[in-house]
Amino acid sequence: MYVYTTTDFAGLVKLYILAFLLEIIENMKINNFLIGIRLFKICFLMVGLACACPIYAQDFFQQVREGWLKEAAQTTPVLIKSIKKPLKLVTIVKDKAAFQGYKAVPMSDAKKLYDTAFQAMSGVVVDFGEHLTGHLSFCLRALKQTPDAPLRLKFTFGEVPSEVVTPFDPYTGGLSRAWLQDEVVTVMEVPDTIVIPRRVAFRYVKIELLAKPGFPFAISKLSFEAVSSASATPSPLLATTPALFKKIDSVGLATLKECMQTVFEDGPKRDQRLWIGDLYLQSMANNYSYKQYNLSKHCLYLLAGLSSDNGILHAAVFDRPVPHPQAGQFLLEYALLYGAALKEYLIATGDQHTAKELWPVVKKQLDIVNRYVGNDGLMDFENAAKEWWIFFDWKDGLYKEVPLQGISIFALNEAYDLSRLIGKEHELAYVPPLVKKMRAAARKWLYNQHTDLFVGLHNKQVSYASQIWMILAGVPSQKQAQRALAALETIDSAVTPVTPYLNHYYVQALINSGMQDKAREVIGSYWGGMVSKGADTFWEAYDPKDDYLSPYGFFPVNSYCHAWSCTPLFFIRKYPEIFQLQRTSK
Ligand code: RAM
Repeated sequence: MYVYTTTDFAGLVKLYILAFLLEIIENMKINNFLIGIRLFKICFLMVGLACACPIYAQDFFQQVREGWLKEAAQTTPVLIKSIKKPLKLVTIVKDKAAFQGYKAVPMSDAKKLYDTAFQAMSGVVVDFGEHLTGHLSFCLRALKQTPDAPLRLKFTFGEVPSEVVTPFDPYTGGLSRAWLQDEVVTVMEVPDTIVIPRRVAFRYVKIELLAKPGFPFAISKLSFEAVSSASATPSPLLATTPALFKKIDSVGLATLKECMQTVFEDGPKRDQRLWIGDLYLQSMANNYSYKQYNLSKHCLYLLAGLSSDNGILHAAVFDRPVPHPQAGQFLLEYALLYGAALKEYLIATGDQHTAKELWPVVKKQLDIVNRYVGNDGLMDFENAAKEWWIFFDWKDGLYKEVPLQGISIFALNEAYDLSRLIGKEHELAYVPPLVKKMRAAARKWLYNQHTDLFVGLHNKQVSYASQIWMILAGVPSQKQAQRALAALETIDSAVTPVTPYLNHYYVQALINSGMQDKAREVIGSYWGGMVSKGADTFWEAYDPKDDYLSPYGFFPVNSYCHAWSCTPLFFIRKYPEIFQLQRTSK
C-alpha cells in the first residue's frame, strides 16, 4: 500500500519538464549545432536527473530516521534468563469437556524421566507447569551397553495440550508450517548435551524416539533457559479483589511477561514481531503492571525509524536479525493507533522529549484520514478498503464501514489530545471542526433511531464492532450508547467479536458508557471462560462457542499466548473499583 506524498509528485513533475525540454531541443534540428546540442542535451539530462531523482525518491523522514533507529538501539531491553526444570510427566487424554477436546493428566514426578530407560516409557510428555519462552537443553546417557548408533528424537512443543497430540501433517493452515514447533534432533554421540537451537514457547513437550538404537539410554537432564525482558514485579491487587479477577489478572501478567522480549512481541510462539495494534494494548497494560516504559519507548522509536519512505508506518516490524519492517504490509487502523500509543506513553511517563520527537509521525498518519474523508464528513469506505488492509477483528464477514468511521474520529481525537499535551495544537487546528463534522455525519447517516443501532450506509449488518467504535469515537450520547449496547444483546444475528483484541475495545466502550457491571461481567465470562478451560496465558482468538476457531485454517498454528489478550489486567488495575467484592450495583 502506498500513499503518495507531495514530494513524490514534485519529483514526477520535474522529470516531465526535463523530458519536455529535451524534446524541444531534439526538434530544433539545427545541423551546425547538432553535436553541440547533443552534448548539451547529455549534460542537461545528467544534471537534471541528479537534481530530480533525490527529490523523487525522497524519504519523508530522511533527516530524523537514523536518529530514531539509534534511539531504538540504545533502548533495547536486556533479556532476563532463568533456568526452569520440568515438573511432571503427564499423559494427554481425550475429554469432550476439555478445551479442544484434550486435557493433561499428571502421571508422575518428572524425576522418573531420569531414572528410567527411555525405551521403557510409553509416550513421554513433560509438563513444565507454566508457559515458557526460550531454549530447551537435554543430556543423554547410555545404560549398560556401549552406544553404537546415533539417536533420533522428536520434540513437539505445545502451549496447550491439543498441540502435542494433533497431527500437523498433511498441513492445512494458511501460515507457514514451520511455525509449528516440532523439532527432530539426531544425537551422534552419547553421552552428550544438546541445546535445541530454535526458541520455543510452550508448557508441554512430547518426546518421541524415531530411530530405536540397540542400547538402552536415559535422558539424564532436561532444562529450559527461559527469557523475558520483564524484570519488575507488579504490585499486588487489593485484597478485596475476588479470586476470579485475581486469577484473570495473573494469567494476564503471565501473557504480557512472555510477550515482553526485545520488543513487545505479539506472540512468542507465532509471529514473534512487533505489531502496532498489539503494542498499543500491551504498552497500556505495561503502564499499569511492569511499568517498563523503556520497552514502550524502544518500540515507538523502532516503528518510527522503520516507517516507509512516504512516512506511513508499517503494520509490523522485526528487530532481528537487524531492525527491518514487514515490507509492503500496511494496516489502516494500526497506523492510526500509533498516536494513541504515544499519547498513553506520554501520560504514563511525562517524557515530553520522546513525544515531541515522534510527534511528526503521528501527524503524518492523519494523512490517511484526510485522504478518505469526504466533504460530507464520511470516510470513503469503499476506496479505503480497496487500498488498505482494514482489520478490527478476525471475524469472517465483518462489515467495517462504521468501525472505520469510528476509528478515524478516535485517531483524530487522540492526536489532538496529544498535540495539546506537547503544546502543538496549533498544528492540528483543523482537527476539532473535522471531528465535529465526522461525528455529525455518523449520527446523520449511520444511526438508526428506530433500532438504536449504528449500521453502514449500504450494508445494514449489525455488529459489535460498529457500536464499539462509534462509542469510542464519542458519536452517541451516553444514553444512546447504552441503548445500542443493550440492543445488541437482543439481536441473534449481531456479529460478535472472536478475538480478545476487539473484546478489549468492547469492555472500554462499556466503561465509557457507564456500564461498569456489564464490563465486569464480560471480563469474568470471556477471559474467565479461557481460565476455566485451563488457559495459562490468554489466547489469540477465542470464540466461546468454537474451541477450534482459527484465523489461519488450522487451530494448532494459533498463538495461545498472545499480546493483545492480556488487557484484563489493565482494566482490573486501572479501574479497581469495578472489580471489588463490595461493589454496589449500579
Ligand atoms: C496477526 C497477529 C497480530 C495481529 C495481526 C493483525 O497476524 O495475531 O497479533 O496484530 O494479525
